[in-house]
Amino acid sequence: MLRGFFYLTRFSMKAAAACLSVSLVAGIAFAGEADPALAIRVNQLGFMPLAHKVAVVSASGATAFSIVRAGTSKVVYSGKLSAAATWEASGESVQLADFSAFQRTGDYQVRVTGLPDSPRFGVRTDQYAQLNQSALRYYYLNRASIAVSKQFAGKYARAAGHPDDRVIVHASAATATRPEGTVIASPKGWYDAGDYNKYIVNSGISTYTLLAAYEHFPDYYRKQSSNIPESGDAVPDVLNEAMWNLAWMLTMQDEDGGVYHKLTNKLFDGMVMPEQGSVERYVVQKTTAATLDFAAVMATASRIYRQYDSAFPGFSARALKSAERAWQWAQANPGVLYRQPADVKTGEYADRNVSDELAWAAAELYITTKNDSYYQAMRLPQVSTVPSWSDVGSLAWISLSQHRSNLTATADRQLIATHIDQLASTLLDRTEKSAYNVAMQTADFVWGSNAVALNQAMMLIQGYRLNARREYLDAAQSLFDYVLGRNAINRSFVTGYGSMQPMHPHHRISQADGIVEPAPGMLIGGPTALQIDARECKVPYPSKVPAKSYLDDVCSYTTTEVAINWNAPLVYVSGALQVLTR
Ligand SMILES: [Ca+2]
Ligand SMILES: [Ca+2]
Repeated sequence: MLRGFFYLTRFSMKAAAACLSVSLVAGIAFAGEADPALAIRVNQLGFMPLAHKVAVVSASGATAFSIVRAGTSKVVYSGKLSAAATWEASGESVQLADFSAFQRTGDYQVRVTGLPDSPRFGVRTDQYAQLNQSALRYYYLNRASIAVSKQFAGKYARAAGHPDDRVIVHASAATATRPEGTVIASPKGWYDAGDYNKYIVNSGISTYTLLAAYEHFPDYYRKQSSNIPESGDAVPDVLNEAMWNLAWMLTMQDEDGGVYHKLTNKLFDGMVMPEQGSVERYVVQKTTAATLDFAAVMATASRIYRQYDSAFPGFSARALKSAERAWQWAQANPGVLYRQPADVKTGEYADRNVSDELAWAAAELYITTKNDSYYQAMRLPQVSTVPSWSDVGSLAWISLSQHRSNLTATADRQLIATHIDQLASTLLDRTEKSAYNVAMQTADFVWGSNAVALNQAMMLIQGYRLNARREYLDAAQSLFDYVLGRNAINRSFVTGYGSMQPMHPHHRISQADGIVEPAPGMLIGGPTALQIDARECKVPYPSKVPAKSYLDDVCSYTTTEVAINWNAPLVYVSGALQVLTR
């Protein structure tokens, strides 16, 4: 339960309620109800021509399907539906329409006699490039301490908020050299999620995932221009964007090497624009988790930005030195867990198991320094897991696998490969047994289920990059399709993409800016049966079934919030599929 507890919550403050809800839901038997209008579900954005292409069709007794030109009766492909099977997470009986062999570019719909046609989708060679750019631009639009200008944001331009140039050291973080009330400067960084606070732990996996996207696909990201203020300089935009948060993270390291857990208001800001938010902000308690996440990200950044030293003079060396000082602090303080002070009510990100953070930091320091003592300090669990903010062990395997041809003799290359392949193989096995042809199972419908899907996809892509098993790439595609509409409610979960889009994200800027359409490229949390926010909603959830429990309403923070750690795998996976299925 304890492990599930940390997967369940974006913050642990609502953990008790979360545990209760899940145990209640587990006892419910799900009845399948067919909504004819939602009968054919497909990735509403579409596909690359060479991609695995599958639609999910409500079982109706039909045995065949066709692909038609959008809005016409011109059949361009015909195929057989698979036998009906039930997906436990939604309780539906469905059939699969596999049209992977169809590779012609254009706009299409899936047709099954007796059912409404599927939403429209495109097939194009650059089908995911724009979504990838939008997903990255989410970070620009959520930068703290800077105005977002019309030139780069159009109607989403806004004033600067939260300068964080005078941040107060909270009592929980006080030392002899920085007593309570000391003022430090800690500007920049990204707003974490629907709120305006900045948390090192969640910044860890988010920043790493963007850096990994670049490290794995540098040619793609070097050519990408995402219309941010730094577009057109000598640095890939994804690295400009990551630097906005890295610059903030560096300021969060105390003089002794330890790293503050978060920079926060005492209470959440209201649903206001950033410039109306509180300027009284605090750095709170140094923790082992924050310090190790910081060490891992800085060690990673040190090696990646080495080639951009002329753009960021001295950064690479400073990042490594900061990482090593953080590591040393964590060695001396191995079990300092986060304890929320009584006067602070914002998100906790309180991780009770920091062995995975230690392993990840050790792995990144080893890869960057080639110092064997770091490799020997890694003690990773035997089974690798799908990453989340509190479970970062597999990030170590991702980086070790990426660099396996360039490690010292101490590294066990076979072990590294085995860990990557075992997790991909487990996820593939689930995919092949799934009526929906996705790795997502009932237990995956936690708070932020869409990020679970995309982190699963990211791990499948690591398996594919390691050993070129095409099934791994196809299983990753299926999970990407899932978040873009091939799901139990026939909805895209990315703002601005698909024919049925989220319109009311739990996100202060989206709520307060007076613009109907949320900025494109934000992944919302997605279905979960937690419903701990139901009493705050004027309309009821339509279903208690995990894969259908979703409300496109700002009240539903468990299903419609956005977060930096959720958008990061959207960037990674959309970019990877754009590159790998071309
Ligand atoms: Ca640039
Ligand atoms: Ca952990």
